[in-house]
Amino acid sequence: MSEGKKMPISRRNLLGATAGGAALAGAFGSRALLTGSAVVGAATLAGTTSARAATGAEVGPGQLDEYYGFWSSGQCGEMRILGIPSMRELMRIPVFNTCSATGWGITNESKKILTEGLLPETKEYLAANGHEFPPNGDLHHPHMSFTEGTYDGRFMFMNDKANTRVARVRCDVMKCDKIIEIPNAKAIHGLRPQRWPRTNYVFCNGEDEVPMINDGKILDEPEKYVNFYTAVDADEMKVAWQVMVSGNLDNTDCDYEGKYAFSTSYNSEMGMNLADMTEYDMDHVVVFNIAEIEKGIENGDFQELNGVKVLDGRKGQNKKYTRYIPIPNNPHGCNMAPDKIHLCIAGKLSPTVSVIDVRKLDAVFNEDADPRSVVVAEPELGLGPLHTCFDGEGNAFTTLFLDSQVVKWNIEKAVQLFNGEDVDPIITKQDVHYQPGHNSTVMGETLEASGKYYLSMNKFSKDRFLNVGPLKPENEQLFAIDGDKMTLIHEGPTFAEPHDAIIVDPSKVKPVSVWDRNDRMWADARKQAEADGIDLDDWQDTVIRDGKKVRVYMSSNAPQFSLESFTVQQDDEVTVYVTNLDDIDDLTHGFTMGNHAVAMEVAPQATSSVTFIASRPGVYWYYCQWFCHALHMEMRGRMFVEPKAS
Ligand code: CUK
Ligand code: CUA
Ligand code: CA
Repeated sequence: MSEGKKMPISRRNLLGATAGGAALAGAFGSRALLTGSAVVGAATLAGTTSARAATGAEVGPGQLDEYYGFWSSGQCGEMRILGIPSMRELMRIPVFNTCSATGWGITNESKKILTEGLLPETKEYLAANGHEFPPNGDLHHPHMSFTEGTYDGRFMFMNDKANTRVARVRCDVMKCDKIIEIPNAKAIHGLRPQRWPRTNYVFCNGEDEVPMINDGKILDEPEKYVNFYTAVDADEMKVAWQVMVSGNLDNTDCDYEGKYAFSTSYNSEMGMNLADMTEYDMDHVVVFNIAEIEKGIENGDFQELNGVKVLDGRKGQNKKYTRYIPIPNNPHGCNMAPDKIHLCIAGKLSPTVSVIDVRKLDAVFNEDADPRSVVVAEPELGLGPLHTCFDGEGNAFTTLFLDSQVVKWNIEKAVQLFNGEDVDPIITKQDVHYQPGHNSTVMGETLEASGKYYLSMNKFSKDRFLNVGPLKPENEQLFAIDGDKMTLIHEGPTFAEPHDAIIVDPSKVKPVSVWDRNDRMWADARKQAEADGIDLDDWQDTVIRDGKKVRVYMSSNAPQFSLESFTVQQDDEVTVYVTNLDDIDDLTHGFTMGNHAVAMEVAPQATSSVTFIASRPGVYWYYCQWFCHALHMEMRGRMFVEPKAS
């Protein structure tokens, strides 16, 4: 542990501090946190079943939900799809994790996606530790691609804080198709697709501070550390450019004009421990000027670092790439309102939300106006404000982590209050259980925002469910909104850990039910099959030997594989290609090779492949692992592995 310059942090110091003092006491005193929660918990809410009926949010058996919900899963590393308002979990889409059901991380197709975007030095590190790709991920922020300020249903983008990656999921088939590791930056946290004119960029925040060239020559010299803001080319899934900044980066958002992007920084101090990171009363929001940055790239005002064009946007550079707006106090959430004007920055240790009028930013960049002149409201809302979402009618909902509440407030009234008028912007406060992080409304981060439902993603469930041991689930609550009334219609546990979710109108998303036989997902398999003289679109039952490599082509048609057995020799490298020729909705087959750590999904009309070394002689059964037919159990066959001649 490095020696802090200031007094070591203690509960007493924190309690003595002003402004954030009470918040800090709650944040770090677990006793205080428990007590607070118990009080809230005492007010048990009425049954959600009758509430559903009363609010018209009932979704009966066989009925479809009104909306899609796209969910993060934090340290589980996957993306999830839920139905809103039922909150039924519809699908899990593996991204940064591995998945036994789908074979993500096992099939050749998924391994390629998981490995091809890794940096060479990461591959080396992984190889030294017996991995091909990181076995873990930490997915916080899933967001859909935009065209002109609303979702266009093409892609979902998401971050991996654990291994500094960004991934893309195709919304036509709901599978991940690209994962890239971001050079230079460390710990990609906040992530947002550009809203206007379309998602050309995905903006990504690096949260952790490191030396510019992190090769071990500089270690405990924090004054030489930097942070990087990254714009990923969303179509190519390649880094377009990076901006070096002062302070760290937490959450990010962008405007509805394509001019500016924004990031919160809780560590403007560049502190290396808690006491130092919370020292200043004011941290900041960094504003990125997209056009100026693009000009800077064009004019060659960058250095190349690990193959990336990096501009210097640090404080005091006197360039038009960035501006720093002072904001109290370890700010967190960064949310652009659908009124196209107001950016809401949650104060976290300050009980305030700072409202920035983005129309005033031009003056800060062009006329060097006081950066604080863009702050048009700073209402005091409660303890521990983390994230804000919007109803499209000028109201905002801010989660209060420490108060275990959501506060609904009016943006215009907050501005009036800031101007000295005698108004109260707070409309209502609603208890949630417990300690909410993110929140969402229907289409809330688009021009089509609506306040029909409000989702609270709560970090603690504590006493709300049967005890399942020391590790407890999170708790999610869905409210129906009618005017100023919020009615709880769902409360349910979720496994680790939904940070964020978006709620999307089904008119925006049109997934297919059956794969296109020519999908690029298995382009490599198709190429190999062509070279082997195999028609992947036809019944395949061919085993091809190529030295020590054996390629097994088989099709599936419920309830049969085209091959009831095949033979290889010990130590052969075996690749099995399975094409599902069934083209019926929901008729997925699978392929599991017993005792070989091999399993995969093969959805209708898909081809999947898997490669393994048949190092053990003997008889091994393979079977279909997705229930497909009355004779699904019989859908199996044998691999004979002939022993090496001794
Ligand atoms: S962060 Cu999770 S509660 Cu990673 Cu979006 Cu604020
Ligand atoms: Cu095919 Cu189960
Ligand atoms: Ca700070």
